[in-house]
This record gives sequence, C-alpha cells and structure tokens, in this order.
Amino acid sequence: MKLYFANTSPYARKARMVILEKGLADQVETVFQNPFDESPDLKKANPLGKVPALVTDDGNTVFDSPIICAYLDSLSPETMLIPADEARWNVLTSEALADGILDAAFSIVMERRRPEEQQSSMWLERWQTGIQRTISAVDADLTPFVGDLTLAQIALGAALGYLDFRLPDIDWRASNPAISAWFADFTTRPAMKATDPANV
Ligand SMILES: N[C@@H](CCC(=O)N[C@@H](CS)C(=O)NCC(=O)O)C(=O)O
Repeated sequence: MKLYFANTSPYARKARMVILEKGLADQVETVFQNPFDESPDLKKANPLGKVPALVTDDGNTVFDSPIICAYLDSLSPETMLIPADEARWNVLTSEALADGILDAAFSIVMERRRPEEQQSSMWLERWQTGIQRTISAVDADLTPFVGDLTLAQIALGAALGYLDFRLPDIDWRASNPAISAWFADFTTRPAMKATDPANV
C-alpha cells in the first residue's frame, strides 16, 4: 500500500498516526506529495488532488482521511480505534467534531495566504469563532476523548497540533484548562512525536 502525504498536512497526520498506533508501518509506503505541486500521480489516485490518499495493493484509492483511517483500522485487530458496538457512532461523531476544527483552521490558513485586500474578514472571524466555540465545548466535556485510544483522540490531537503549528496567534489554551492538559499529555505519545510537523 502507498500513502500519499505531506508532512505538514494535519489530515495526513491522522492517517500516519493510525499507521503507527496500529503497527502497520511495514505495510504502508509513505510517499511525499505537495498537493499544490499538481502532481499527476496524486491526481491520478485522487482527482480532487488532495492528501492524504491511500492506494491499496489492488490499485484502488481510499480517501479522505476518515475513510483512510477506518480502512487502516480494519486491517489489524490490534488497538481497534473505532469500536464495533454502539460506541462507534460517538467516536465517529467526535472525530467529525475534531475534523471540523481542522477544516476551519485549514480554511483560515488558506485565506490568510491570499492577498490581504481579497481576504474575507467575515469568514476569518466565523471560522475562528467556530474553533473557539468547539474547543470550549470539548473542554466542558472531554468524555468522548478519554479512555482507550480512539480515532476521535487522534483527530483531536491532529487538530490541536495544527493550531499550534500554523495558527499560534489563536490562544485556545487560555480559558480551556481541561483540553490543554489533555493535549499536553497526548503529545507525549510516540506517534504524535513522530508526526510533529514542526520536526520535519
Ligand atoms: N477532508 C479531507 C481534507 C484533505 C485536505 O484538504 N488536504 C489538504 C492538505 S492539508 C490538501 O490536499 N489541499 C489541497 C487542495 O485543497 O487543493 C480529508 O479529511 O482528508
């Protein structure tokens, strides 16, 4: 299998963490692709031109990150990240919540790269407010993100790591002590350290 990824992509980081946490590293070749380099290989695998994209040994492509992570989870019974029982819906919804933080953060980063006069202050503010509101909600009830490792935890780790990496001006820690402590602990995981975008 081949995973197209970029070191700085938080979506790809989710997939890379799943590979490490599930002990699948020897089954997946990771291939760097900058999605903005218009690589024909990436576009052939995923016409959307986005990373991550996983090409299976059969030549099929699996994307986007929630599907890749679910697929990888199904390959090994070790450390199941998505429960098979009723709890799966809570885990997947909590993953979607963390991915929503990521989507808003990624949108802010892209918007800020446009010429200043073209940037939308309305959207920048809306995305930032959404991030703060969601982080406060998680801070008020961390239950879906504690206990045995799940895909929801991995997604939250990737989202908060991306905020620190690309948007350090967003001070999400100030009024959210519980999630700050959660993240401080979560970043000690070897898979978080191995995929830290600041170290590559
Ligand atoms: N929903 C997708 C988002 C993937 C995504 O937006 N990846 C970014 C890199 S962080 C990308 O490839 N962007 C290129 C583009 O938008 O053209 C996922 O979860 O995998």
